[in-house]
Amino acid sequence: MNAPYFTQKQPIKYKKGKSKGLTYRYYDPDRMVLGKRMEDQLRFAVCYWHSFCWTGTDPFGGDTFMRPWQAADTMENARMKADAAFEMFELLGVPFFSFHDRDIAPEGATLAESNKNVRAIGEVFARKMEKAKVRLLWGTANLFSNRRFMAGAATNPDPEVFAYAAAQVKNVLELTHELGGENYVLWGGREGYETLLNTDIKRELDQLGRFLTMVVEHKNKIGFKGTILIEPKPKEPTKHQYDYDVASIFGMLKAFNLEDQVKINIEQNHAILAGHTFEHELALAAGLGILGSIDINRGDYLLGWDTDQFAMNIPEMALACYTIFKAGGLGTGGFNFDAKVRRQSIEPDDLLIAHAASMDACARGLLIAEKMIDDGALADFVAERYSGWDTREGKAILAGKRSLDDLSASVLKKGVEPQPKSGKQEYLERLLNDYL
Ligand code: XUL
Ligand code: CO
Repeated sequence: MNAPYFTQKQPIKYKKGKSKGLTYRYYDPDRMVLGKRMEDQLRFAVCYWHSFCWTGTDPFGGDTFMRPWQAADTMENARMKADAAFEMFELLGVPFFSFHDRDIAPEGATLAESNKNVRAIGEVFARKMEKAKVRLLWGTANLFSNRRFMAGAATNPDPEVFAYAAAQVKNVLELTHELGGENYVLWGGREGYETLLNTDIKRELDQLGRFLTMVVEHKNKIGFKGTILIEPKPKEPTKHQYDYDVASIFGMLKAFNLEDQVKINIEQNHAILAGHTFEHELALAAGLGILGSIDINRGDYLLGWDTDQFAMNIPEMALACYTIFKAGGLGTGGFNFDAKVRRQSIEPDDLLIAHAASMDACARGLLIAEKMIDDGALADFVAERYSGWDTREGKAILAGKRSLDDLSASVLKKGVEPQPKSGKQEYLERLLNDYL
């Protein structure tokens, strides 16, 4: 590699307000926000795949980035890629990174060879992590690129493919554990179907349940203390994916008795592909007690696919941060940049600019959320709206102490209509704008 890879030489620093060079204008790692350092609240991670593996292709055009290590998928280039990656982690000063096994090292002719390649780069990481003080937010296995997984991994009709996927997860889960990873992610890239004409949904769901259970069993066996996370996505690459959204995953976890063992990694772009807002998915996961981590990015509202743009929309970040931090934050999770620069942003420095700009947008979102939480006006309104449920009668209904007979008798006895109250949406929207 032509080291250094970026023209930026010094780590990007916080400097309030506009300035000429590349600075953080809002991301101030040491600033205390909601009781913790900003860095410890946001826990940013750079993802390996979009920043260092993606070549800039689209369905009609080929590579645009031409990174030096992308010329061939060799171990030598994998080492060069690791050099560039850690150079960027240090320039950004991010506390974490994340990877798939196939991002970091070439796939070999056999699983043994592939595992060996992954482990060799794992050793490179271990050395670099010590020096760079960068930690691993999560590792994951790529169970979707190779043609063996064209009909899924855990949900494949062929148990030999299921076994192969299991073997691959074992290797990456163990490597994640050895590197001190704080989570392990499962994204079911092809855990779904193209046509029901060739698909047995019941069997596929049972297979998926068994697979997830095996992952949890192995985590406990090796003593991995991190969180197992599932990342929902409704479609793409398959037409329908079983891990569609937070609600479908919660149903699956309940069915497999895993709701206390597994949490959710929510991606903004996946939420909107599912027809939800990001904050809907965050609020539901938080409410169900399974909010684990987020893939921070942005989908295009006019395009029906996963554009994975860098998150820059401050009002959206504010609502997301409000939802996350009023629920107590992300625990072992973090803000993982599952985001790629546009294919015309071909300069290596564009990667730095994109991350820095999005980190600033997230920081602004967090600071606005802090005002919203500290002020408490929104939360007070909601609490008042539901206050009837805090009365003796409201509590008795929820505690199962009232039947349909009881409620019918009491309504008939009272003989009065419940009085509708304003939902005050526009008042609340103005209140929100005041914080922005
Ligand atoms: C795909 C996606 C993945 C997962 C990890 O849409 O988001 O990159 O985050 O496999
Ligand atoms: Co993702």
